[in-house]
Amino acid sequence: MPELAPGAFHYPAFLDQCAQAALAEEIADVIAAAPLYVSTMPKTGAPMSVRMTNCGALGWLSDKERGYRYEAHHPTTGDPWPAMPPRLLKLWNELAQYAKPPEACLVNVYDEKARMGLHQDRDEADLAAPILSLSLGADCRFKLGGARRGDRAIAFALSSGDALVLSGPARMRYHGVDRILPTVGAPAPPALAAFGARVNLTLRRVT
Ligand code: MD3
Ligand code: FE
Repeated sequence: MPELAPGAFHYPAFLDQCAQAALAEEIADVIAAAPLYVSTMPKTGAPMSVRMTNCGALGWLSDKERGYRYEAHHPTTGDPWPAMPPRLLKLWNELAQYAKPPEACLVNVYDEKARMGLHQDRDEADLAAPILSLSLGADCRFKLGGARRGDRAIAFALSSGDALVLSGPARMRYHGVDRILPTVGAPAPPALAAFGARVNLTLRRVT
């Protein structure tokens, strides 16, 4: 369990094939109830290349008018987000070791061209809580920077079944997904293959 930086723990292949397939089926059910949508950038309205949805009490989204935020309802259906599968709550208890349960699970779906620019996660009120990230499908080249945008970043691959815990001093580090490596690592689990090559789940405490 390499500690990449203080508070940043990488668990390669934490989920075995069987756990990945079971999780993928539960996420396919989430997508069926809460269809993938495209968030747009604050002010410019430029579309993000990643498609997303959420499960849990709150979900992350963004649009031109109102910017980055958490909402209790899906932006197009208006429905509450689907419940967080118990498997995810169990993984949070195992890995995040935080007294309160996660409130949001953001599902990010990447096709071959999707990427996520360097950013900080700062839309949450509870910055003491860790963030738990789970990856399924193709490898990506991930960048973990420092506390400031210009700080030197380390780059490494996130692969199918990997878990990443960001806590304490790592919580506010800049990070991003440089690119998907569509032919490196595992293909997307069958239940999710129709949606994209890589799926990342980010579990967070928000309030
Ligand atoms: C490092 N998602 O949704 S998860 C995001 O793979 C996001 O979809 C990426 O960044 C993805 O905001 C990366 C890994 C991650 C999440 C939060 C972090 C890494 C982090 C917070 C601080 C430092
Ligand atoms: Fe992030």
